[in-house]
Amino acid sequence: MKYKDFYINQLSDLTDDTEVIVAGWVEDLRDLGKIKFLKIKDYTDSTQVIWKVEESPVEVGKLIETINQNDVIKVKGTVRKSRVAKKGFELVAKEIEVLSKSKHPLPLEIRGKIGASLDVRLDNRPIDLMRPRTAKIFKLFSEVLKISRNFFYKNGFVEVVTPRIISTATEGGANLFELSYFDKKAFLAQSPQLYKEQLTMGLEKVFEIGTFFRAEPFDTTRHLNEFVSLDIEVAFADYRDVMEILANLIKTISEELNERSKEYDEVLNEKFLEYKDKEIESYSYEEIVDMVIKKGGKISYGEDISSEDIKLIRDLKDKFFFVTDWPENTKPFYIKVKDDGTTESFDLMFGELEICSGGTREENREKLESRITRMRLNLNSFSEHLKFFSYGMPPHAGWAIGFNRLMMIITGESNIRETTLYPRDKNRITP
Ligand code: AMO
Repeated sequence: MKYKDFYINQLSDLTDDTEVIVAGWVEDLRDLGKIKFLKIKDYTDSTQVIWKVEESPVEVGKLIETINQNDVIKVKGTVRKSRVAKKGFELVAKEIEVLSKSKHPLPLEIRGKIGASLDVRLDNRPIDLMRPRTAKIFKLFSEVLKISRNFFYKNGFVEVVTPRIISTATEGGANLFELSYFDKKAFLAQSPQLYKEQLTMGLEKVFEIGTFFRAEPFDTTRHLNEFVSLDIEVAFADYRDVMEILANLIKTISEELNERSKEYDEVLNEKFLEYKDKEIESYSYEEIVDMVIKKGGKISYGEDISSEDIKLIRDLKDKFFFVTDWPENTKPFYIKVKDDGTTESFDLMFGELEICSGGTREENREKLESRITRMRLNLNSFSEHLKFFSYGMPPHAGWAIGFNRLMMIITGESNIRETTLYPRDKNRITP
């Protein structure tokens, strides 16, 4: 049996009287006696279906009376151009079949008239996705993944998939989820850091898009315990080179979304769209600390910069900017330290939100080992990784974008759960 031969967004291109089969969900119903209307939606659009005494079979009219909102139906009918219909055409029903019934009331209002709380929406995410705004955000999520992948392929990157089950910490000891792995202990990967570095030996330019895990006990609007990371690692590059790649990626995403801005209008942040031709500003860690202090902040050199600190600098609101050359103690062991005690590192911020961090890596085994020791990490637990540094490890650099956070900026949403299909946080592991 054929369920559909057209999606609803294809119907407006058809000539009058074309016979079609569409299938989807009932959005709305109206019964005016001799004429009955229903609105049917699929994932592309919605359209009006009409049943008229003089044109449609009687059984169809009777069936329509039993149909409720969100029932899944299949409609066979003819396209009719109409000046009164909102979309310029309607579908005259000849046959209707109910494929699946929906219970009532639904757990949340999906026609966007009454707002439901975020918790109710997340408890019922598949139903929430029937709200046009939510569906648009996740279509945009897919679009941005596609633009990013195309960007990397065009620039000669190799896509890789690294393990999620690991035996040593990639980002230092803290924030690891432990799991029992047969008779051993294992962990969920916090990032693909060590693997992506190793892979520069054979593949030079790699990227990975995948979920990673952090046992961070925070309950904030920007932290998740499982998040999507977009990672790159490039051989024969330093932090300035990979910052340029990052700026180009942001520009490319912005350019392409400007072109599609009609399609995604209500879920696109104007401030992000400006980056199709706006440069990303860059400040050193020291400059930012000075700016924070000037605004009355209580930070001292060597401390991490908090989002509260950044908020004090009003000029940085709603903008991308790099913060470079962080002090050694603020960055992980694999980041290259310069002679002056700063590192070849950067964060990309948008206002007070950190979107990406990266840097040049230490490729010299001795220096790397001495850094690990200085940081009081267990050298032995990194032996499997470190051994490769004795066999031709190239100079390399890379970064990781927190993809759910990038989507917050692109959509202008203020809670990371709005840009994550099934968020995992301290209080939520279902659905
Ligand atoms: P970092 O730990 O800074 O760096 O993570 C990179 C980016 O990932 C995002 N992020 C998160 N997003 C949501 N919830 C979380 N709990 C969370 N933790 C991190 C942030 C952050 O900027 N290996 C390095 C990257 C590199 O040097 O290549 C790393 O993981 O947007």
